[in-house]
Amino acid sequence: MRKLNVAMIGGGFMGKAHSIAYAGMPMFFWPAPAVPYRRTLVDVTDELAKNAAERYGFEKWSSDWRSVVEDPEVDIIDIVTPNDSHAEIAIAAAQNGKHIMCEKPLARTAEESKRMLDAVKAAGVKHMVAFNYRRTPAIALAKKYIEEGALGKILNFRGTYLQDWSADPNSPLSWRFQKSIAGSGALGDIGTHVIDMARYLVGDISEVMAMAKTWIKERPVQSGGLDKLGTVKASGNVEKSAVDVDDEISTLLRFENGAVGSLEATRNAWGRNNYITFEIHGEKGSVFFNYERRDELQVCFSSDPEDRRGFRTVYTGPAHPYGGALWPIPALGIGYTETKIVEAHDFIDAIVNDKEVSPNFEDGYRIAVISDAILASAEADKWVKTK
Ligand code: NAI
Ligand code: SOE
Repeated sequence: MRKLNVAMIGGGFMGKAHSIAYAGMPMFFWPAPAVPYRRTLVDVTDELAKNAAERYGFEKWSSDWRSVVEDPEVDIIDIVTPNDSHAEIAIAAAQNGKHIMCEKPLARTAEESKRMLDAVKAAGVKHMVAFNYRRTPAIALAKKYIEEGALGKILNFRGTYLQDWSADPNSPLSWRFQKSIAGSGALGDIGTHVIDMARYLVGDISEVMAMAKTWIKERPVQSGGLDKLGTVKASGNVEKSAVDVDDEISTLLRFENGAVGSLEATRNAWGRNNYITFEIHGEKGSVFFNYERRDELQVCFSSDPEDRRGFRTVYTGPAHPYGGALWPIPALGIGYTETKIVEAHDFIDAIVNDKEVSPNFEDGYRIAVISDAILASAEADKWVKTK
């Protein structure tokens, strides 16, 4: 069985998720296209890197990503750092001939994303951007319905990504609230997942008309770089600093194929946790998905008898996308990890069997162009084209 050596840059939340995915992938997909081998973990200090390497099962650790991307023994560079370092690491990795998995958003801006895309194309390496949610079986099933024509011509896409972990003003000013690191706020952090779904399910977006709001203008300064996602809050009379990114984005969408739609993203919606939803209306039917009930896809068809017509629930399982590799009983429970395991499989399959994989840096770049257009539209208060 072929082995591929992975070096992971970043040992936080996504360092954990991607490590589980590499470990778990061959347990689900067997025979695996290759077995990913957790070789080196990099973080900003030796202490952090050693700690994460031990915890996530890596053989070596380092605090110098530059020497690691030059290591001839490394096949894959997996970038799970905050957004400001994605471009520099990915370009260096491509120049050293490494295949690259990069977390979303691809970078802070379309300009940075384009440089990354140019670098991987010039190097001829495989590249993937980790918009993993589309690998939820129920979302892939929605795609199947659409491709088979079960919904007819698509008219409308209505997408949301709502969370509440930063609704409390005492949630600290982590890197996700700083434009110089994150690029944008709720838009880049969570809205981009829905843009990826919209493009995957309906097609590319041609024009946007957006509003942006920053509800909480300053937050307590935090010590340390790791984003604890609101689980550790400041109290008392603490130093605060300005938030310079959006808390909330709402935008209308026009698609290239004539469909219309909308997207809302906020991390200030009390009561909503990982509320990623879409409802898609076509001339012959509709689908509805809610990630908080991710084993389920709601479907409704105009061809159903009038007195029985309404949404019904399909529970995903072995008969559905990725079902053969995942669990043998419908509704046994798809988790976040499973989406990452499928993602890791499809990336390694693309490397070993020389296949195209998506979403890749081309998709990441298009999503960055659309994101930049959303911010420009909100600023100018008018429709902005994305091409
Ligand atoms: P985090 O704050 O939990 O961890 C980031 C880690 O990277 C920290 O350990 C930090 O010390 C390290 N780091 C920072 N700069 C570094 C550098 N130059 N070299 C080496 N290590 C460095 O962040 P998290 O949540 O893991 O986010 C990382 C990336 O993953 C972001 O781009 C984020 O948008 C994305 N993300 C994607 C998710 C998804 O569902 N696909 C979920 C959460 C995050
Ligand atoms: C925080 O909003 C976050 O961790 C995002 O960064 C991820 O992309 C999302 O999937 C979960 O929430």
